[in-house]
Amino acid sequence: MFNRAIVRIPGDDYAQGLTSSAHLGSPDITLFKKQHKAYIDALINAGMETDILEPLNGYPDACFVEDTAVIFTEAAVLCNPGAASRNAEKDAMEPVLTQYKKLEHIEAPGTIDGGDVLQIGRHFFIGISERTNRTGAEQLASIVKGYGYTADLISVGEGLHFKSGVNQVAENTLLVSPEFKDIPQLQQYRLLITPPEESYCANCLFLGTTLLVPKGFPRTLSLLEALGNKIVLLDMSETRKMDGGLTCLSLRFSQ
Ligand code: CIR
Repeated sequence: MFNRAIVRIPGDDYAQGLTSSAHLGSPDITLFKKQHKAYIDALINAGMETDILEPLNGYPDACFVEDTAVIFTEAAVLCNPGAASRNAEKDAMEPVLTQYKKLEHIEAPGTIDGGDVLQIGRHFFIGISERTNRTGAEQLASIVKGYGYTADLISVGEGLHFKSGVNQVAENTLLVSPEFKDIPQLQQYRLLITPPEESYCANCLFLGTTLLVPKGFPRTLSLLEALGNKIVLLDMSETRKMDGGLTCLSLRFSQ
């Protein structure tokens, strides 16, 4: 599956980033840096060669590197992130990605956040959301089809990104929050559904033999334990306060 990851250390301005979760309180940057370090350790322990980038001054959301690119075997697609305050994060990622992959680009007026894109085998699900517009989604679908992949465009509805609610957790198995469970294109997979009060836990990160899972969601955890993968629990409290999750904090690919 994946053997490389890219992460970015959070900056001291992290609390100035975008969030719709102000009701959870302002993030504690010292605690977040500790939790972020535990996340990097989990990637490394799972066998991922990990590039650790420095904080990006003036871009408080830049640690959510997933939104800047979509990477697959043959190429990396540099996204055109949909939030104006984050758009230039892609420019800082470009030189990093060129070390590893041929680059493709999403062009304005198309916008894409990588958090809306889920690859499963030779197929891509591309969410249309408040960050990813139809033009951007169609550009990405056309790019991946050029490499022999298939793609479906799916409306995300409420919630930030497609992967806020749908993620792979094992071969042929997806973990979904209840709002996503009836999407027709997902019915070909085995679906595990989080209880409504644990929908945040739908954002798990599957690394082949290891599954990273947010701490504090016991009912979803029992569903996942039954799959038999090694589970690593991580405290995501300070990531969640800024609408992020496990997938958002890294780009993963094989090299
Ligand atoms: C944002 O609103 O853009 C950030 N505060 C959170 C981004 C989370 N990224 C992701 O789900 N891929």
